[in-house]
Amino acid sequence: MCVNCVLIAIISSSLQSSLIMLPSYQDLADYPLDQVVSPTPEDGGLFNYAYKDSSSEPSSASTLVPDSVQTKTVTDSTQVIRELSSDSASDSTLIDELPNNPSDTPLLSPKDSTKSSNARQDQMPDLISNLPNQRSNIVAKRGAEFTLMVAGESGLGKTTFINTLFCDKFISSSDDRRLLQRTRMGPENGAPVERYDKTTHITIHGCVYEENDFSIKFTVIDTPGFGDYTNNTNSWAPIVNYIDEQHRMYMLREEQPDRSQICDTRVHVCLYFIRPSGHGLLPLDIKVMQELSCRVNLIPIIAKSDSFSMEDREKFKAAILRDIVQHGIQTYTPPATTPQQELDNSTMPFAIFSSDTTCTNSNGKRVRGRQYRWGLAEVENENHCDFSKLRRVIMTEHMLDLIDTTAEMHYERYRTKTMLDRIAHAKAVNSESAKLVSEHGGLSALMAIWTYGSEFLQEKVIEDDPIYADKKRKQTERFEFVVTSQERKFENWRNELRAQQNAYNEELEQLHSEVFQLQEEVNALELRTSSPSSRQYGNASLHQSTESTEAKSLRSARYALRK
Ligand SMILES: Nc1nc2c(ncn2[C@@H]2O[C@H](COP(=O)(O)OP(=O)(O)OP(=O)(O)O)[C@@H](O)[C@H]2O)c(=O)[nH]1
Ligand SMILES: [Mg+2]
Repeated sequence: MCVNCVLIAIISSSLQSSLIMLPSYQDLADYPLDQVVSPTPEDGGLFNYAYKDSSSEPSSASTLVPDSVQTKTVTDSTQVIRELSSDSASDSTLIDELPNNPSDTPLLSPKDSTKSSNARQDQMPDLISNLPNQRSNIVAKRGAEFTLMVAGESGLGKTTFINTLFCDKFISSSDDRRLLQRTRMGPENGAPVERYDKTTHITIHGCVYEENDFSIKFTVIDTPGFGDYTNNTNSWAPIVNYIDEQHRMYMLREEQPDRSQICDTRVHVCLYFIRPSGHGLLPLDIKVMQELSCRVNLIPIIAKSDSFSMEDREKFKAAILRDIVQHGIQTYTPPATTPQQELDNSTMPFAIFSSDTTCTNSNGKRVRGRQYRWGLAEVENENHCDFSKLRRVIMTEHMLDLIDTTAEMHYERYRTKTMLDRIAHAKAVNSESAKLVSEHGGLSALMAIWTYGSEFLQEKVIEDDPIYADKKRKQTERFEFVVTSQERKFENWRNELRAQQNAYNEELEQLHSEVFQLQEEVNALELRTSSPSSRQYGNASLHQSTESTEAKSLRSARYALRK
């Protein structure tokens, strides 16, 4: 089955337009944690789980629903799930290598095992060859839930892409009205200006495909574009918060006593739209992609690739790949088992364009495309863009792998970190809980965590919030700056005081030495005035003048000394 068939089937299918409302992110975030319960069959699983309010049971889920949220049930679509599980068909070849009795063959040796393969096949003919069927049955029984998110700067065609991918099935009547308003405005400053409706909040669209025993709940999350402002720090934070919030909610649901109807609202793939600038990734792209790639399967998309020539497009792809490697961004690489899958993988990052409208191509066929003076750019033509390849990867070939990777890698990472944080928190928060955790471990530790760390998750949500983290970082930087500058000021003062003290000490030393010198002089003069030789001279006048000079010197020395 090709995805075209799916989409055509979707268009032609009769919609049972049972609108079931999904909670918005804000609603989920505001909901008290202790009131979150596991969904019941009557709740309808996925879309109603969070609204078991102890104060008021919602009579209908729609009372709590934002306009933007809707689900539609599509019946008679083609065999989505059968296609999804078909990749495991190759498992049947393993039967030849299975030992007859496991104890006979301690280690699997292909050489030995082939000897009696025919005999074994006789005895256990359908052991592994049934695995694909089993898998198919499990998927059929459980159904599947798949969530796709689009993110990126404003105006890159995210909403248009969703409408193209789902043939406008998600556009509600109000959206239709707004779409009609998407008109080319008259010339402004000489140039025609195209106006479009910006996505201003996270919008969740839900769609249930059903066929025979198979059903798949498809959720598409359209996010507001960012990067419009001079300062775009944390403009992407609501997107990252949303992803974390889904992990947190899933973990809470897992911890509820009844998990029979557990629903999965985790984001399984995020398509990140890159501006077709021709110059590689912008710093904002790098930051956002780094944040996203550690939380979700990230697939980079070159948006509006109709603005490139083929040559420029390949150059831009190479530049993007180089930047991705250079900045350690972990993008999703699908496993390739067929030449077609290898070819699709080599095309990444996918360069696509989308369109709200259909045009007639050279074969007279109505196709989605963008009409230019030079010709028609067809969305689904693989020679024009990678739209079909992208759709094949996410919807036909690797949907189950995306779901598994989300559970096994991204959710597991979140869960491990949260559990470790909880234990650390429980240890730190109360000595009694610390004693429980360290002495008993196991169930007691869990009890301690729950008893003493019940508010922990709430706090953690705040702490994990990038906006909060950024504020905290800025405050810490500011604090450090103030402390450092004050310390520098005190150091300067200390140095100045030290210099002054040194100057005073030197002056004091000098004065001491002067005093000492004067004292010496005084002593010498006193000695001279009192010596008998000075009295030998009979000349009275001479004696008088000498005496007066010496007396003067003595007086002045004494005066200086006193001073
Ligand atoms: N040339 C070209 N134009 C496109 C493409 N996709 C969308 N557009 C146009 O780009 C404008 C913005 O499209 P949207 O789909 O609303 O973009 P967005 O990314 O959802 O924008 P925000 O909601 O603001 O983030 C519209 O005028 C579209 O017609 C494309 O692939 N190529
Ligand atoms: Mg949009």
